[in-house]
Amino acid sequence: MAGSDLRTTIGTLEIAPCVFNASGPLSTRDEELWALAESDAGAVVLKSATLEPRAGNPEPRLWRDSLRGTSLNSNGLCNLGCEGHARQVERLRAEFGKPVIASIAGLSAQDYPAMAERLGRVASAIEVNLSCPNIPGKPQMAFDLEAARSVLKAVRRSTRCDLWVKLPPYQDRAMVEAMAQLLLDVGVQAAVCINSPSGLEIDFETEQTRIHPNGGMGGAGGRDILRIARWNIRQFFLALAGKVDVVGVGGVYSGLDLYGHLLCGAGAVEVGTSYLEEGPKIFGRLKRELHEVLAERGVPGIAAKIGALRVAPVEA
Ligand code: RRO
Repeated sequence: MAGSDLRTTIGTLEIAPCVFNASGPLSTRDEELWALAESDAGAVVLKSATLEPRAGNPEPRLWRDSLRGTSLNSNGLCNLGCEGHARQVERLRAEFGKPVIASIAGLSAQDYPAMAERLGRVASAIEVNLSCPNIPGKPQMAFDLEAARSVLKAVRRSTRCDLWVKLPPYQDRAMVEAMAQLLLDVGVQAAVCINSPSGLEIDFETEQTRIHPNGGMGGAGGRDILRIARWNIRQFFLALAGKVDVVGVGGVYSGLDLYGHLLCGAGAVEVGTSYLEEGPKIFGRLKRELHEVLAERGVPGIAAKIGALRVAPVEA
């Protein structure tokens, strides 16, 4: 069982095992990051940084239901600021052998290249977050192709570090193709699918929203988003045709969920809400369960299974 090969390559990075945390949950404070680095996670991804530190949106801003395996957040980019993140990345890389991915989310277009230049000097890769759903008055850049093109080109010019681009869930094939073409034109290393779909949760006892910011609306995570993530991973895997890697995120609670993202085309998988629930020991569990899934199928490693999903044949 322990023999199957869970190593993967995303851009220029070798990552083992192919599962690690999604940016956001438990990825800001030193204790959280050091626990991730010490866990079985294949890499460490930091919370998205802005140029300056931010306190984020007013509470309550995070709701979760562990029985249903679901969450809704409007954290509002609470983070330690670019310089604080750069120092954490440097220390993590000096202490541990695993890749450390810095995430950036500018409040304006000019912030992105400045942060990429700074963090690109220390990080293993930069995840460019074009899809934060929770900043009042700020549209998601990934839904404005021209704005996204100009930001990604400026970021590409500012650093030689690998670039991963965190995308929102799309619901339309034409939009996927246009974004995939942009990623190919700019020359990034990975598409990360998906950030949280917009959602709303109701407390029926009080007939109030579960969270406060943005009229109670935020980004959904957990089991509900598994199929939306699969659709996006598959679409980007097909549209990028092996020239840019795909990292899958969304709804993974088990080794089989993880395996499903690999079949759809993810070369690696990030976990958010389930990691928030279970803490860093989830990576050991998912690793064990993925070994079991592969052993049951007699598969020696994940490599041959990435994107190997087959379409059901027409019934005779
Ligand atoms: O901080 C947030 O509110 C947040 C971010 Br930056 C993001 O990318 N996705 C999300 O669900 N929440």
